[in-house]
Amino acid sequence: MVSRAFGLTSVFLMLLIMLIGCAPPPAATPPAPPKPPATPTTPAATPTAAPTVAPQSTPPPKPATPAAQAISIYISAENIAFDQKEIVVPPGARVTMIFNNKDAVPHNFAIYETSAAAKPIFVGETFSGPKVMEYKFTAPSSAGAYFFRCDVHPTMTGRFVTGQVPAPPGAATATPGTAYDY
Ligand SMILES: [Cu+2]
Repeated sequence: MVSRAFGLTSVFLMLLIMLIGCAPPPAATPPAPPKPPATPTTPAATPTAAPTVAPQSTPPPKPATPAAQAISIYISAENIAFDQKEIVVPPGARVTMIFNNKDAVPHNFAIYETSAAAKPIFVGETFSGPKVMEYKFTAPSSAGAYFFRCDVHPTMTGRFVTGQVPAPPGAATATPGTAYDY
């Protein structure tokens, strides 16, 4: 009796195991997950599109910053040389430059991204002196060191820096870049 019942139970268990044995196939689905890795690539493309939209909604705040940064700079050229080797202004500053050409030969003042002078940022008019001319331009909005020169004379060069105006030791003014206000 007992053994018979046990026999039935074992048969039932065997059938159960067989049924379960048929179930494994669904367990084979896990290999599918490899797909997720592809999703990360898609999100990367979305951020690129977002920035394009952002600028359009933020124009108002931008104009306010440069408007507050209007400065005047005085620079002169004499004996085929500038009186300054470095000019520092706040990024994005609206610059009014008073250029005093004390020479009889033509000079100008031009700013480029690098000393290669390949990408001009501002190129002032070339003129012979003695004469004073006023240049107006907007400094690069990103802080950094740029290059300025006289396009006529390769030896007349200097650094045009946009960033926090440094206070050189012994300087009476805290803002040497604007010390030439007159
Ligand atoms: Cu020159």
